[in-house]
Amino acid sequence: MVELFKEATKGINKQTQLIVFTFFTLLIIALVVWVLVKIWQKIKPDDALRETKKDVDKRNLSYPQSWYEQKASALYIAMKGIGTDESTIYRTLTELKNPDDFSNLFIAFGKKDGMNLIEWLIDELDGAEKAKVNAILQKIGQSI
Ligand SMILES: [Ca+2]
Repeated sequence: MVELFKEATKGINKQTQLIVFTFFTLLIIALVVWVLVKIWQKIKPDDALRETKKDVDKRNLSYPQSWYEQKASALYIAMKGIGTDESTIYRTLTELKNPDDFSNLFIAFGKKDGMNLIEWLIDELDGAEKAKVNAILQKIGQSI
């Protein structure tokens, strides 16, 4: 690669060669660090998720397991990409009837693109929207 670089920069003076070489080296280092951070975000253990798994009482669940899986996917679709479908978020959260419903939805959501459900909601919603979500969740003693 160094040989290739020398060939490509033949005819340019040594100082410029050094600057260009340093620039590309830093660029490659930055890229490697960025990739490592992304990988770490995907694999790092999520304490909140682990604690919730221990705490949820399945006997209190208001819906079959498939409901939570389906709602978790719907929430992800509502939030990912540009913009946010707030009405789907409000509607889904309104259907939760107790803290175990919320916990089970949180677990079903798991981690998507390195974030759990609460992190996603905090990331996607503005102040007023967060307040609305908290007003809904307050009825079942939860908050984001
Ligand atoms: Ca979004």
